[in-house]
Amino acid sequence: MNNKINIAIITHKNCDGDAVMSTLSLAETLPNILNDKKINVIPIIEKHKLPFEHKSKLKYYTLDEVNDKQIDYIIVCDVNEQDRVYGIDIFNKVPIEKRFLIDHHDRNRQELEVLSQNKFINPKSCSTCEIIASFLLNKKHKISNDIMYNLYLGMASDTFCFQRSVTSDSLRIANILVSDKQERNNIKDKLLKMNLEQEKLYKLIKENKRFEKDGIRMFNLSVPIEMGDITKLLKHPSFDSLTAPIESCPISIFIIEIENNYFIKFKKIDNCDIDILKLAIACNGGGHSNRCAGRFYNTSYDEVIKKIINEYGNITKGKLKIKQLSV
Ligand SMILES: [Mn+2]
Repeated sequence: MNNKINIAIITHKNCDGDAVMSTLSLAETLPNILNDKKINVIPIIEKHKLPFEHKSKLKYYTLDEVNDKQIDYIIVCDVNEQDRVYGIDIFNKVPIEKRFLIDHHDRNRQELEVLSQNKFINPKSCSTCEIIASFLLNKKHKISNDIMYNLYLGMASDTFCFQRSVTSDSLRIANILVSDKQERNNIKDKLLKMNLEQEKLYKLIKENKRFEKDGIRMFNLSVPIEMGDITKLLKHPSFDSLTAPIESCPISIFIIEIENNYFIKFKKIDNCDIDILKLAIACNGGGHSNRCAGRFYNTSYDEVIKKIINEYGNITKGKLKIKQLSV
């Protein structure tokens, strides 16, 4: 006789560090939290590849392996979008009052159908691991060092090691999870290590100093055709740091050349009042006031530079208008 209660935990397709670590950490702590011997937790994860080792020894399953299992409750971690869920069929097989959601994403077009009291959503959290860690710490649940380490990994992986979208709360929680500086540095080194393709791209970036005296840092990357789609590769924060504007050159222009097409990223420092968004729009693009992008198709590098400098001239009326607001 099987009187077990099966709780499945699922997450998104193409899972990342936060997805895997939130799913496994929750699966490891749930039996303790619920304190019920009948509970059997089944973490379900698409085959995944993390850039480094985590510390969970918990067995997890792919969808094929749980086909014949009875699922009584379901918890979705780190995704609130119908299309992106790995295991949406299981989700739909469980009655609405037995569906739960833990996530940190903002709204989207196709939200999952979950009762509002079963939703634990906090878009202010940097990651789902932060939501789980915050809950466990607040409720003073016992968590092993390994689980704390894993939750830290999840937080680090969604924030490029705490360089993006973190609040003071995220940092406070991260400090509790892994307080050892050396260990944090090790994680950072492993997490921020570029892969070979990224290293190759990085080395191909050239700085054009021609406009430095005008306050513009200009960079150029000519992408070898065989590299295919490089969007994901360029997300590594090293590219952003390399091409960042600086005090003496408050605007940066990063031109990415793929065959005869050009994608241009414009950035400026906060106290520069040149309207680079106008520039981006003039270059067939758009974005935010201090980070925006434009594009030109079927043209040449020289043409692109000419167009940008022309537009830049229009916007600044031939003069540089860099106001130093710092007192
Ligand atoms: Mn996440």
